[in-house]
Amino acid sequence: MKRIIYLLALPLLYFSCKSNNTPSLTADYVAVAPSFNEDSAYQYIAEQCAFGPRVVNTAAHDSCGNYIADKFRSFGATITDQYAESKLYDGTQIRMRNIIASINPEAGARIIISGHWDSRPWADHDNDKEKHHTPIDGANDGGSSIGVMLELARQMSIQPDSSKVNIGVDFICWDAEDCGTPTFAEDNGDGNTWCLGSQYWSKKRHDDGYRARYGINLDMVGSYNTVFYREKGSLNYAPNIVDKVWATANNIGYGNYFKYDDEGGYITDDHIYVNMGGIMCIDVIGSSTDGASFPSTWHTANDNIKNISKETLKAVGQTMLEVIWTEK
Ligand code: AHN
Ligand code: ZN
Repeated sequence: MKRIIYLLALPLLYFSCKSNNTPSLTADYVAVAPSFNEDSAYQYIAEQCAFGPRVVNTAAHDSCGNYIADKFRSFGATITDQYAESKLYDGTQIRMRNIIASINPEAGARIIISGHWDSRPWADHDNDKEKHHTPIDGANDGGSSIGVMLELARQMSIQPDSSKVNIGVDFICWDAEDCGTPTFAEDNGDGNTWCLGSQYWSKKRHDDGYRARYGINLDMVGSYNTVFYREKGSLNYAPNIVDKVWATANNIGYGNYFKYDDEGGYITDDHIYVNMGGIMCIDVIGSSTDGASFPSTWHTANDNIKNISKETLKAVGQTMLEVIWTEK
């Protein structure tokens, strides 16, 4: 009798574990979104990189901010700028600009899709120590998120009225995410030196009564050899949104990118501050396929346009379009 119970219990145990780690897939899922153009997203990344590193307090940064706002405006978005000041780890005063690009600004039902637009002032993870004080292009780290977001906005703008979506989307471009204390400096332990733009926004929204159903933050969504694990902070704050995004990706054939088999670690990123500001938000952040937490170009001089994969951009962009198009 004991053995029979064992035999019955085993498959049950197996399935209960599995259900934890398997997205709610829909058999014969029929995709509804238009086709995401990865060439176009790639071009927007190249155009950002052409300004030079988008380091806070530099002319290249400011010019690229104007480029991003103008580009979103050309896709019909209404731009709200949030200018603010903050301080780096060493006390340096910085000027920040969070750029909020709203599609369908009148719609009550809204979602946030965000990513940071600044690039890191220091390649402090480069193998070559000489480069540790050199700013990075941030093609992947920063550029890829904005490139994908611009193409999402363009797709929303070019659809015929009959197939346009009615929900509102706020594309939020965070500034000063990536100027956290460099490895060569002493951390003064005075709070979190990363994500300064989203930290500011979490305390003072760009619009007092602002509400959104949820947010999806994109970070490093364009490198080769990248996969996306379900990040722990996202699972804590917004497990159902994680499931929705990963299930959508798997349903449309990107299960090779959106991995459900392992949980990722906890990452302090802009989504954490959106959650602290009272809107649930997840992070879609690239990990390396070799098991390292971040892509191999992370905070190195190799984070440039040559190391951007159109295939990765397509996997993320198409998934995001499908999420937008199925939001009721
Ligand atoms: C930290 O390294 C503390 N957070 C990772 C967030 C990040 C940096 N994303 C891109 N660059
Ligand atoms: Zn970074």
